[in-house]
Amino acid sequence: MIAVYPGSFDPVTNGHLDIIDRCSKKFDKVIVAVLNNSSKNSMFSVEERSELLEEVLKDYKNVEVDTFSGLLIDYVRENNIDVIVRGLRAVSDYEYEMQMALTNKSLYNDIETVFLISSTQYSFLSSSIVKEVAMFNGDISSLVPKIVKDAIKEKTKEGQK
Ligand code: COD
Repeated sequence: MIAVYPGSFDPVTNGHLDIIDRCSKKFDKVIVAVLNNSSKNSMFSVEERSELLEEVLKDYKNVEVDTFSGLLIDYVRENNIDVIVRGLRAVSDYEYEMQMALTNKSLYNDIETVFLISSTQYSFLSSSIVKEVAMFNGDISSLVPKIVKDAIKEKTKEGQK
């Protein structure tokens, strides 16, 4: 069975990695699909986000990184994907996730969305929180892999120039 784990991943955090690790044990193949949006609010370009993901996921044989534009459901159809995987941290995630899952199902009835509940130690963690802590020079070592921490450090330095 092929699963897609779609997201912004701006940047990838240990919370995302926990979901990917757990998915890789349940599905034959997992595609981590980065939304190719040109939002000015992103810290990293889609290429940078994909490169960071590729580096931290290089040891997984059944996980690949890709990008997509437009509707997720079109990407799902084109790549014969069986399941969309999403992570749920708190009740606050539920409303948006439910809306997204139902929208995708209304567009393509064959697709199922599977939700993995966040591991307790990551239930507060998001890319936005990581960026905010880093912006004020807080320690993000336990929140993201080292390579991501270094990349954020470079970006915040650039921003201060
Ligand atoms: N623990 C567990 N799960 C987590 C954690 C954590 N600490 N942090 C994040 N997650 C989960 C999120 O809940 C989410 O499921 C996933 O990881 C990715 O998170 P993000 O924040 O990187 O990505 P999102 O939520 O911004 O991604 C949204 C999409 C890009 C998937 C969505 O906007 C989309 O599909 N856009 C394409 C247009 C489309 O098809 N729209 C119609 C559908 S509504």
